[in-house]
Amino acid sequence: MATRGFTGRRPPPGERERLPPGQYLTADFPVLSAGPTPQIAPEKWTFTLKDGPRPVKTWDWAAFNALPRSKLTRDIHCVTKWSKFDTHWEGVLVDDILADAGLVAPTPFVLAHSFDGYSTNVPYSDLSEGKAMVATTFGGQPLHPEHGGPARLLVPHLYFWKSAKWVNGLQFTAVDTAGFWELRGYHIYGDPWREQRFTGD
Ligand SMILES: Nc1nc2c(c(=O)[nH]1)N[C@H]1C(S)=C(S)[C@@H](COP(=O)(O)O)O[C@H]1N2
Ligand SMILES: [Mo]
Repeated sequence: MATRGFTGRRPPPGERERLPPGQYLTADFPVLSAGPTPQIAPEKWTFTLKDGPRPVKTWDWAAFNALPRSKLTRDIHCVTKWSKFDTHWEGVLVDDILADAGLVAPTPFVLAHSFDGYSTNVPYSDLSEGKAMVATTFGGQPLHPEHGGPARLLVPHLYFWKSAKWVNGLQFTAVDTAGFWELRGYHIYGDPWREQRFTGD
């Protein structure tokens, strides 16, 4: 009988129900990026909230870090089938970003944009009421560049490709608009509990 390592272990009772179908549990934090890691200096960092083409508000790094901060501890699930339990994040809730801009969601659809040209769509209802944040720390440390630092979107209840790394803005769109991976065969919504991995799942 082979020794079962910690990585890829079968979760014990009590944790099994936290693992969505087809996923395995890992203690690692794999890096998955479509291209090279962009290096973004804090003085070059900006985050812009848009209503369609119209910029509503832009924050620089200092202004963004002055927004109310929140902590989330969540399980995360990658479409490549790893899941990681109890990940610790700190950052600014999407709710608090809209509040600071004085914006009431103008449409039900959001496209997140990133410094590397990446984008991904998420319904606003999946970003609101404490469900999602722009995270600047992971595990109590500044978010590592490979994992999206200085800041990434965190939408933990959807597959992890929805959590745009190096995020530099959220844009409300009139219609649900496919992003980088959604245009390349990934599911438009991406619910791990319904195994919405690919278009048509
Ligand atoms: N900007 C940007 N965000 C991104 C990606 C990317 O290539 N660029 N990859 C996505 C994919 S497919 C996954 S699974 C997760 C991986 O995050 P990690 O590298 O921190 O594990 O980031 C997502 N966010
Ligand atoms: Mo992914």
